[in-house]
Amino acid sequence: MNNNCRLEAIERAICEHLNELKKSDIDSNLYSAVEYALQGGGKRVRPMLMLLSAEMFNLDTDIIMPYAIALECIHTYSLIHDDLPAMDDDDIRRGRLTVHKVYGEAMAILAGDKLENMAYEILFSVIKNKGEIRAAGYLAECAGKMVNGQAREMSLIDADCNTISIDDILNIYNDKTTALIRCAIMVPYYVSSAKVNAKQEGNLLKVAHNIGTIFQLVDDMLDTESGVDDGKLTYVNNFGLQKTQQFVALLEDEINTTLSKLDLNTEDLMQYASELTARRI
Ligand code: GRG
Repeated sequence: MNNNCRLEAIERAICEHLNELKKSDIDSNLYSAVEYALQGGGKRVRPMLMLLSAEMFNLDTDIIMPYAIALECIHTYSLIHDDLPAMDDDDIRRGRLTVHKVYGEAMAILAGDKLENMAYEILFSVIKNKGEIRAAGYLAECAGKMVNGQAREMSLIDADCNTISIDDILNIYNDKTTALIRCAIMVPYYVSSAKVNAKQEGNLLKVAHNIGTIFQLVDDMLDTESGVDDGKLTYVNNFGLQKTQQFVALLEDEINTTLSKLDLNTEDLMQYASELTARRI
């Protein structure tokens, strides 16, 4: 399967879930807000990573797709809530009005809540065996970490820049952004746990962690370049562009060293990860 096919499969599955939701007894405004958010032109990075990881473990797309959609639902809810006036207070996301600007703040909160619930409904509808329960539990744990990362960031917002350490920022990234990226790569491992060597877990986790950290660092660099970071607490703002680029290179080196220890065909996953590093949006 190539990336276009993977993306088409993800979009098809999202459409199917939206069709089911529309047929249910859902308030029409709530449905519209959820649809607006889910069909908003996101890159689908997390479901893509999950499909690519699943292929390394020879899992069928049909088996992993519900987890991939559940993860995208969690990601989408986090963006809706992140844009709210009480959080980042953003009017524009992906080049169009944010959910609360179109549907109002209350409906945006509810749309986020609905997406979060949808994620768990999807998971509960598929989990059967031990590995799948572990995978769903891991997804819930990562979604909780994301919320924790946001809270950590908020508590440092008014801190003096000079008192903020690299560890403070990396701890925020580790939870806020990296947790869902890690989740995308680790969930297929847990789903297929009966078939794989458990020793691979630590190495896979390291690769997943580094890909997630690079993803956030690249996001920071793009924000700085386009002038939209308005003095936010980021690695680039605190330590400069050069140090950030050096750190990305170091994380890439670590990925390559760790990959050689994984007895898996990681080629497609790594190709996609390097496209993410080179991305311009
Ligand atoms: C308020 C209970 C409650 C929870 C909210 C807001 C929040 C918790 C977490 C925010 C997490 C967050 C927004 C992290 C930013 C991560 C990031 C780089 C997002 C952008 O991801 P992309 O580029 O987005 O994959 P697209 O648009 O492509 O989907």
